[in-house]
Order: sequence, then structure tokens, then C-alpha cells
Amino acid sequence: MSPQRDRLRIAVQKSGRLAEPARELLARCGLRFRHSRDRLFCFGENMAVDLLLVRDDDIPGLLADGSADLGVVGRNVLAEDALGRGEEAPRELRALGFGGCRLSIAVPQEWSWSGPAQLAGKRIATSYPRLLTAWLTQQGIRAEVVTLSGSVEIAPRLGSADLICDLVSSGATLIANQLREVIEVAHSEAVLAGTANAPLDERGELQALLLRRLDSVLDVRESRLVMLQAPRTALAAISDLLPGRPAPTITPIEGSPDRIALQAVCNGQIDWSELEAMRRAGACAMLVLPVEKMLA
Ligand code: PRT
Ligand code: ZN
Repeated sequence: MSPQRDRLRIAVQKSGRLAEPARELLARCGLRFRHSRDRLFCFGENMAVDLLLVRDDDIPGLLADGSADLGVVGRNVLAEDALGRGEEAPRELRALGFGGCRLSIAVPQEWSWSGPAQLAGKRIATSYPRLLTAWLTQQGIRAEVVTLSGSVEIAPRLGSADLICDLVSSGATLIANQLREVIEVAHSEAVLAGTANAPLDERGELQALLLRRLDSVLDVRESRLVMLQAPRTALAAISDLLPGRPAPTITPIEGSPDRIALQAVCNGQIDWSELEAMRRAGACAMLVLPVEKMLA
């Protein structure tokens, strides 16, 4: 049961891969925090929103017991927790687009891999026993799950497991441990998590406001403002090259009746080859700018 308080609390990782990007994202939503001495709690200076700086593994529990209202955590951690908690488990509210990785099965390099059936009867070391067990069940495979809290990748060499199921991003750790990724069990990225029912008081309103700002921040992250000039006759060809086919704003250029200035918010990155194609179609004076905020 959530204790009475009027300020919203967001739990984020104190240090680690998600700590910086989570703080940066909240800053982009307009939140400013004062650091406290113990760095466990950060007071929100401009809104009634405070931060709890904790270990990522603690975030689902803090949400479940009402100590925090929102949390930024890996989907892997949230999903592993949810499998052990049932109906009332904290849930994913938004995918945040950073901290991307995959939970994968990796086998010793010398194995020849013939498919998941090969896992039957093997010992698999992991820090995600519930996710792995659910996947094995879904695949109809009986194997032994060996739960380890860290250094999973050395288990096969130590002889405590035959293979592993661990998080992978670049794959360098697997290679360094003579392991080979063979199959992805789950995809993960950082998510904003919250409880099944948002608070009904002012905190609920604050949470709704934050979610609206977050949606706008996530939307514009991939957006680019394109500005260029071109002959009026090239307009159709150039518009076709704009990612996401936005509706551009067209302005006549004073003193040059055949030429126009174009401005468009495009949904997606614009690379050099696309700019070069626009130039071949007749565009010049091209500018591509990141979009900071957008409110319809
Ligand atoms: O102290 P605290 O408990 O808060 O931190 P932590 O050490 O448990 O977590 P941290 O900071 O390592 O990771 C936080 C979250 O980042 C994870 O829960 C994932 O959602 C996400 N993430 C993204 C990763 C990785 N990429 C990742 N590569 N988490 C861990 N790894 C590890 C992986 O386990 C393996 O040991 O990095 C190694 C592999 O990396 P590559 O690049 O060699 O493949
Ligand atoms: Zn952790």
C-alpha cells in the first residue's frame, strides 16, 4: 500500500549503464534536481518530483511496495521480477530507446550448434532464471537452470554449467570467454516502469504530465528539421526524398519567382546520401537541425 506523500518519486540507477541516460532523459522532460549529500535521494527543484538513486535490481521492489511511483530500469530486470510477482507486478509504461541489449544463449565456441533441442539435459548458468525457465518451457526443452548473481560467462570454464544465458550487447565479453551466441531469448532496453494503477492524487496528475512530456521527447529524438532552397519545379522530387513524407512548409523567395524555400520536420535520420540525392534533384542551401522540443 502506497504511503501518503504528495511528491512523485522516480527510482533510477545510482551508477551503471542506465544512470546517466536516465538522468539526461528526465532533464529533457524539464526536471531539475539538487544533489543531496548521501546521493540516495535528489530533491526536485522545479517540480514536486524527487529521485531515488538505487541499484537497478531494487527498482521493481520499490515500485511494488509504493516507495517509488516510477522507475527507469532494464526490461530484463522488470520482466524477471514480474514473473515472480504475478498480477500486481510493476509494468512497462514506455520503452526509452537506450540501454539496448539481448538476453541470449551462448555455448562454448567448439560446439557445433544444431538448434534449441540440443539444450536438453544441459546445465545453463544465468542471472535470469525465471525468464530462462519460461523460454525453455515455451520451447518444450527440459534443462537445468543454474542461478548465478554475476560472472555468468566464466561458469562453463569453471565447470559449474555447460553453457550460459546472459545479457549481450557488443558480444566482446562472449568472445573473450570463448563462447558463441546462438539464440536470442529476449530483447531488452531501458523502460519507464510504473505500478498497475497510477496514484489518484496530485502525484497521478504529475505522472500524467511527465508521461506527456516524455512522449514528446521520445518523438522528437528521431526528428530532424530540414531547410533548403530549390527551383519550384524540383519540389515534388525533393519532397519524395524526405524521410517519413512530411507535409513541408513552402515559402516563395523574394525576387526569385521560380524558387522556393522549404521547411519540414522529418521523422528519421537524414544521412549524407539522402542530402546528396536532394542536391541532384535541385536543392541547395540545405540545413539539417536536431529538434529539441515539439508541442502540437
Ligand atoms: O549496481 P547495479 O546493480 O545497479 O548495476 P548492474 O551492474 O546490475 O547493472 P549494469 O549497469 O551493468 O546494467 C544495467 C542495465 O543495462 C541492465 O539491466 C541491462 O538492461 C542494460 N544493459 C545493456 C546491459 C548491457 N547492455 C550489458 N552489456 N547490462 C549488462 N551488460 C553486461 C553483460 O551482462 C555482460 O557481462 O555487459 C557484458 C556484455 O557486454 P558486451 O558488450 O561485451 O556484449
Ligand atoms: Zn544490478
